[in-house]
Amino acid sequence: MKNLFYIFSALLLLSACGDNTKKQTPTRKTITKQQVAVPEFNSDSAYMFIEKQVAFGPRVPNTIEHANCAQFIYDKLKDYSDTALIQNFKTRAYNNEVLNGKNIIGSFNPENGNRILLCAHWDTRPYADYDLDPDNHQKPIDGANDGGSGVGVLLEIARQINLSKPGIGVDIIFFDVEDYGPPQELQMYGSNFWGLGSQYWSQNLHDPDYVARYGILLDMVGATDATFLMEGHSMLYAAGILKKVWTIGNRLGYTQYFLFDSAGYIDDDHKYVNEITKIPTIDIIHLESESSGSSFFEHWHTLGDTMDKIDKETLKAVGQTLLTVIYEEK
Ligand code: AHN
Ligand code: ZN
Repeated sequence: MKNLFYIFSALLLLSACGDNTKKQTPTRKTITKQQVAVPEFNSDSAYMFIEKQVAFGPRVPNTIEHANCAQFIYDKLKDYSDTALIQNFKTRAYNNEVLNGKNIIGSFNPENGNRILLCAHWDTRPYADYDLDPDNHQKPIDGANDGGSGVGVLLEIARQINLSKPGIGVDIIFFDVEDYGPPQELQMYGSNFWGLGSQYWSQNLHDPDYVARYGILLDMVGATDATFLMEGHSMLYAAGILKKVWTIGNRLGYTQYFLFDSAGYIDDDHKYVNEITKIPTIDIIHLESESSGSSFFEHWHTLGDTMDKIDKETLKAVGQTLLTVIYEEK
């Protein structure tokens, strides 16, 4: 064994002496500086995670379909993360109904103090109140894009993180009861009846010492030719994060998706995370530019928000951009 060591050392010395130009190469430093390669986001896998959710039926709080889908999402997150939990809560809707909510949380590299938060809502809207046919306004939606897509992308990211550990800590939170806001006909109830799960989590952190450097919310990230504009609250609270994510998306070639155009203020889950927890959080949300401002994707809150509207190229653009953000983060 010792002889082998001497032979090896002699060889090393010889090679070092033999090439004067390479003498300065700091071999050890190169090894320690090496970053984990960015994994390939698999959009077929993300698509399947959306199909699975939609197959349960509409995921409306206080229904069996909602409970069954919660179990599915929790089981997947438990498989892929280091620790997973369900934060159960009760909340009151605009109509005084008491809703049983479940925020589903998975943590990766829990020992690492350098963390980022990724989130999406997993419940679906009980009313298709923007459907062209008024007969459908009381019917619940499939929510393939609005609900399903953000969860699908994040479950695939969870699967990738499990396969190859990034240099930072990551927490994934699936917020419940985002979409139980008052129907179009009752808008006078105001906007604070949206995002009830994220409001609950922000006021009752699953870990009282929880901190993250920043957060990224996904909402409606699966439709064909989706455009992600610079949403108002994201720019107000986390402009630097938004610019970093958009720049990476553009560098990867997803220039048609990540547009540097300003949009209005959306009362989405990130608003509450920003205002209550102070974690600077952006919203990657599909918004269309219009002369009068910006609007949601075409099938928003209609019975048309179905699986056939989901496009793997859009899932790939969002998923690969997020994986790059995660694995390039220091
Ligand atoms: C409001 O329209 C007040 N909030 C939209 C947030 C949302 C609903 N995202 C998806 N569904
Ligand atoms: Zn919605």
